[in-house]
Amino acid sequence: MEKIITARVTENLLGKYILEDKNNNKYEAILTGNVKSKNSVLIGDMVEFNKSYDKYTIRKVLPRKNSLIRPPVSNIDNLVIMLSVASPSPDYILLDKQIILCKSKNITPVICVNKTDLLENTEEAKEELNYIMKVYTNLGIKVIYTSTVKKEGMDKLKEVLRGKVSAFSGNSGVGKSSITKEILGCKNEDILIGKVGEKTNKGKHTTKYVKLYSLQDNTYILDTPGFSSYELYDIDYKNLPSYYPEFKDIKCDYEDCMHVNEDISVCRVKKLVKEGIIDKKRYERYVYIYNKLKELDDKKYKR
Ligand SMILES: Nc1nc2c(ncn2[C@@H]2O[C@H](COP(=O)(O)OP(=O)(O)O)[C@@H](O)[C@H]2O)c(=O)[nH]1
Ligand SMILES: [Mg+2]
Ligand SMILES: [Zn+2]
Repeated sequence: MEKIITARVTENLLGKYILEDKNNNKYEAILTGNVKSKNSVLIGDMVEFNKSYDKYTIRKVLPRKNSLIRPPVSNIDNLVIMLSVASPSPDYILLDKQIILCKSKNITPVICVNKTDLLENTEEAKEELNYIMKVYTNLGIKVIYTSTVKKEGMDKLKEVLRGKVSAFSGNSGVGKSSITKEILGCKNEDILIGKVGEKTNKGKHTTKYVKLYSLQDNTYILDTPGFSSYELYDIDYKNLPSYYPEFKDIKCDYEDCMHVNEDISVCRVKKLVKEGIIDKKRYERYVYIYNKLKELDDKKYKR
């Protein structure tokens, strides 16, 4: 029996798994024997493998920090939620949903506000920037400002990525592929920069599948279209308040308060929103997301 090696799964090429160890050595491995179902290995997994009959074979998937279904990945440390100050303007519902996903999966959310070079053009863009800075920094979330045009903010972003596995998410057109290219040093031809509004399913070269790109110092980044318009598929609406840092230490008079249909006389969250201590717009988005999730849940049990 040859010795067991530990590595990370970075890609799946028609059933062949590309693995990378901590010294950036790459291996091509197959799945047989005791790791049975093909779906039991995700991109991002740490696996044990060895050589048998001239083939590298995955023997075991090590315990995961977390895993997602769409896209099917595991062991994500950071979710870099990308927005642009303009063209397109920020989608705050999507931003809040992504923060909820992070909180539920033990992923650190990082907000990357891109296209800061457009700030000079409009007053509206400046307002968006101030809003994000005020509300989301207060939630303890790191906010980074970048421009791939002016090459600004890249060092700050790289600092956050170092030694971690990070995924980029956000609406089409915010600059995910541009940033990824910038970070990888433009080496990867298969990352395509699209035009705002362009349909992603038209071109042959759009990033179709999940892949981890490796950098030095055990740093991995993921560029996948799968994150851009996902729904909160496995969030229970009853747990929603626990994913809001600003609600965490607040005790309402009504014990199981969801801060939605309860009266303001028993709901402290509602009071704090009225007093301007909790951001009103973020609260309104909370109510919107809550109602959507509840609607979905109600449908599940109706015939
Ligand atoms: N003004 C400006 N445009 C940018 C910036 N970053 C990306 N873009 C442009 O925005 C468009 C969408 O970029 P892309 O990287 O394909 O976005 P993705 O859909 O999120 O992957 C392209 O036309 C880019 O050239 C930036 O920092 N400033
Ligand atoms: Mg893209
Ligand atoms: Zn309440």
